[in-house]
Amino acid sequence: MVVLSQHEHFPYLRNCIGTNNNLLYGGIPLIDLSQPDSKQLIVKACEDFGFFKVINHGVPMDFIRTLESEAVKFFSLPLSEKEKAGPPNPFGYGNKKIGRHGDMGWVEYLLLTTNSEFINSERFKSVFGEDPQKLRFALDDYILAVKKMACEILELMAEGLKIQPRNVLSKLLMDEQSDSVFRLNHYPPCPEVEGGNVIGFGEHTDPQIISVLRSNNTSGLQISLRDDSWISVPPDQDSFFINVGDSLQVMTNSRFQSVKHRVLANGLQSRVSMIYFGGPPLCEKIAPLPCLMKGEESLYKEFTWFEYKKSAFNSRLSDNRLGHFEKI
Ligand code: GA4
Repeated sequence: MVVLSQHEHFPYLRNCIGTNNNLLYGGIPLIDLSQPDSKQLIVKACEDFGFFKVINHGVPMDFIRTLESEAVKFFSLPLSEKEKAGPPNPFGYGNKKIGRHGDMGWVEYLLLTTNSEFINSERFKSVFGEDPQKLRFALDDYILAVKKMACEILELMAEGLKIQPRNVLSKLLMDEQSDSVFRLNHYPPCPEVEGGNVIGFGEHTDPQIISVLRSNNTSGLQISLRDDSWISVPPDQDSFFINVGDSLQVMTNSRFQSVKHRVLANGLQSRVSMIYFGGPPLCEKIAPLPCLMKGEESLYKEFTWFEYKKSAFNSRLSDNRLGHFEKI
C-alpha cells in the first residue's frame, strides 16, 4: 500500500504533479470547476480512477460548517438517545452494523432519504427530539447545493463525452422520483488501531450513479487503483470528492469504472463525513447510453434501478454486485 504524505503549508504547490494535463493532488485527479478544460479532465479522471477531487465547487462553506456542527451534536448524544433514531431499515441511525448481511465497521451513521418528505415527516421529528429544526434546515440547504453541483458535474461529463442532450445524466438526479440517499458517518477514534489497520467502513463500490463526499480534516479514506493497490486520499475539508458509481459504469458500458473504496479507523481523531448518493428513479432502465455505443455490444443485461438496488442491498459490502448483470 502506498501512503501519501499530506503537506500542511503549500498543499497545491507541493502536491500538484501534471500528467497529460491532469493535475494530481496527492495522487488524486484535481478538477477546478471554474476552468474551461474541466469537462475533458472529468472524463479522463473517470476513466483512469473513477474518482476525483473538486475545488471551486460553489457550495457555500456556511452550509457545510452548519451541517457538520449539527452532525457532531447528534453523534455526541448518549447512545440511548441516538438509538431512538434507529435501526436503519432502511433509514435512521446505525452503529457498527452495515447493511443486512453481517458487515461491521468502526463507524456510527445516519442514513436518510434526500426527499424533504422524509426530512419533514413526523418520524424524523420524533427521532430528532425537541428541536429537529436546525438539523433539518441544515440538511435541506446542504443537499440542495450538493445536488446542484453533482448535476453540474454530470453535465460537464456529458459535454466531455460529447453526448447530447447535456442533461442526459443530470436529469436522473433532478427527477422528482430520483432515488437518492444521504449518509452522515462518524468514525470515533479507535484505541485498537496501534496493532494494525482497523476497518471503519469495508471496501465496496457505490451502487448509484455518482457520490459526492465531504469530510472533516481526518484521514482514513482510501481508494483502490486499477492495479488493485490502495492509496490514501489526503483529507481536505474545503473540497469534495466524487465517486463513479456502478450505475454510471453500466451507462458508459464500462468506459468509466466505479471506484472501490474503504475507510480505515484513526487512532486519535474523529472522522465525520457526509455523502450524497445520486441515484435514478426506481423505474429507470440502467443500460449503456446508445449515443456512447458506436456499434459496440452492451456488456450488461438490461435491468431497472429497482432490480439492481434490490440485489445490491442483499449483498455483502465487498461483493462484485455488477457480476450478476454482466452478459457472459
Ligand atoms: C454503499 C453506498 C451507500 O453507503 C449505501 C450502502 C448500503 C447500506 O449501508 O445499507 C449498503 C452498501 C451501500 C452496498 C451493499 C449493501 C447496501 C450496505 C451493504 C452491505 C447506503 C448504498 O446505497 O449501498
